[in-house]
Parts: sequence; C-alpha cells; structure tokens
Amino acid sequence: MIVARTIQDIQDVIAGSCVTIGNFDGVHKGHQKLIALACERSKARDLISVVVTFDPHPLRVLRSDRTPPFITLTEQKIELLSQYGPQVCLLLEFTMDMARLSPEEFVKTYLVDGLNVKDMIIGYDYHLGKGRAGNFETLCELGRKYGFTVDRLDPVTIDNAIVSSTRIRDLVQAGHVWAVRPLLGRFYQVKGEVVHGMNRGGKLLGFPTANLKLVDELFPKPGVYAVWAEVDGAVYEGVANIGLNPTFGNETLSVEAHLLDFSGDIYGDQIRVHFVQRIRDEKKFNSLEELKDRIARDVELGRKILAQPEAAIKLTHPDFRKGPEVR
Ligand code: RBF
Ligand code: MG
Repeated sequence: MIVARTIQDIQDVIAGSCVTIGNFDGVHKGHQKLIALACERSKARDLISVVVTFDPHPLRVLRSDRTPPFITLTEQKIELLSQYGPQVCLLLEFTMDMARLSPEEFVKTYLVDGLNVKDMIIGYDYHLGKGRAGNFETLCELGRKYGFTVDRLDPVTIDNAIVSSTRIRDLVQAGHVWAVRPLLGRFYQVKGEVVHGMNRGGKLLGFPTANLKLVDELFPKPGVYAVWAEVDGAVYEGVANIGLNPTFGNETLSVEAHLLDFSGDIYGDQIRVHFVQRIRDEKKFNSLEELKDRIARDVELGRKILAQPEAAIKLTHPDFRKGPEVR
C-alpha cells in the first residue's frame, strides 16, 4: 500500500480508481468489508483501489472540545489499513477549510479531478461535505454527472447489533476485550515505546514489567489482562496491568506488561500488546507478599487463558516496524 498525503504524490499511479472513503477509526469488520469490496471491484474493472481517509480525525477539528478517545490514531490506522490490501491510501489533511467544502466541491476536487474515480463504495451511514450534507443519494447524483458508480454497503452486524467504532470503544472501555475481538477481527491492541517505570517490578516484586508510553488513546478499563506481547517480530505470552498501582499509590495511570519466558532489555523498543481476556480488577494489597502471590496467580491464569485454542493469535500483519510505503 502506498500512503500519499497529496494527489500530486500519486499522479503516476492513478489512471482510474475505485474509492472507499471514511474515517475508519479502528479499521473494524465493517471497514474491512468496504476495503475488501473496493479491492475486488478494482481488480474486476482494472482500477486502482484507494482508501481515502483523514488526518487528523475530522471530529478533532470540528469538535475539538469533546472528541471520543480514538481507537486508532493515524499511524496505527494506516498500519492496519495496509493489512487489508488496498493499493493506495490517500490521507488528506482535514482542516476547517476542507470542512467548508460542499459535497460537490469535495468530490470534484479530490475524487474526480484528483483520483479519476470510476467507482465508489461507502458505508451505510457515510456523509460528506459541509454540514454532512452529502449522503448516498447526493453521491449517486454526482456520480451521474461526473461518470462514476456508487454503492452503499449495509452495516455488518454481530450478535444482532451493528459493528461501529462507538460500540467498540464502549466495549474496550468496559474491559470486554474478549467480546470486542469478533468486531475487530483481531484482538484489541495498543502499541508503544517501552519506557522506564518505577523500577519496582523486577527488583521488588520479582515480576519485571515493560511499561508502555502510549500513543493510542483508548485503553481497556483498569485491571489485569492476559495478553500477547509482540516484541521485535516475536510473540510472547504476558499478563498486563493497567491502573494506578493502588498498593503504591501512583498518580498517573500506567500500562505495563510482564512477559512470560522472556528476559532482555527492551527499553526504547516499540512493542505491541494484544488484549486477550480480562482477569480481574486492580486492587490495593496490604503487603508486597500478597501482591506477589496474586501476580503469581495471574500468571497461572494467564497461561491457561492463552493456551485455549480460541486465544491463539494470528498475526495478519507483516513486520510492523517496516510499515507501509510512505510518499
Ligand atoms: N499493582 C497494584 O497495586 N495492584 C494490583 O492489583 C496489581 N496487579 C498487577 C498484576 C500484574 C499481572 C502486574 C504485572 C502488575 C500488577 N500491579 C498491581 C502493578 C505492580 O504494582 C507494578 O508492576 C509494580 O509496582 C512495578 O511498577
Ligand atoms: Mg516496569
């Protein structure tokens, strides 16, 4: 997948395109279906498959005072999009000026003149242009005028409810990481650099942890989780704790993972933590011994959880350190 921030960056590759457009926060099952169809149809019609998305997320610009925590920030969104096979990702900078464009102005400038769009696929609830005025009917009309076809997909439903970014956010924030997996088609994951923590884990407790400096905004409800941790291309079992370490009374929330059967210095490395199942709430222990005993039990439970066939991890993405080709 080629990632371009401007049309000029991809002039050489765009003869005609099949476009899907949206915010794609979380790159969930609904988004994946749109992309898969765009890829399929672009092949059939000899077009280039293009995912058009925005950076920053439009809500960040339009409603900066009350944005939800995003499931994926731009960097991770691009990594994920690239796994589902589109040839190009056009990442448009979202500004107030862009927000003021009418649906026709946007479509003419970016899709028709820019991408030579011949075919377009949108999600069931997609709107574009000033005041979200452009809906499916608007796009169909513009398609007749400028010569492209438009299709709208029905929502994907799981357990009789629509798969949406909002539903995923709510589940993650409630700690239901196991339940969110079918909606994402993968475990909920966060990525971050390993930074120095309080240096208590190894020496004091005998359970050293990798503390994450988070770039992602959404993380599961505080508590203890069984996780897979991806380090340097390898995957380890782990138990993670999200919280304030009430036993010690920390001021800031930490996200840390104790990796099983691992030893090594990974400060400064990027790691990815995949949340498999919640084990318990974080709690205040009366002594170090009690906390140690409890973590030992968490490790035991973690191993059991991760040994279940349904907990197996399938890494769909290639080595994430390499990333997509950015122009
Ligand atoms: N700290 C707490 O204060 N309460 C807990 O319930 C708690 N559970 C943990 C469970 C696991 C699996 C791990 C790895 C850590 C946990 N911690 C907990 C955090 C612990 O206090 C921390 O790792 C050390 O203080 C080092 O920063
Ligand atoms: Mg630590």
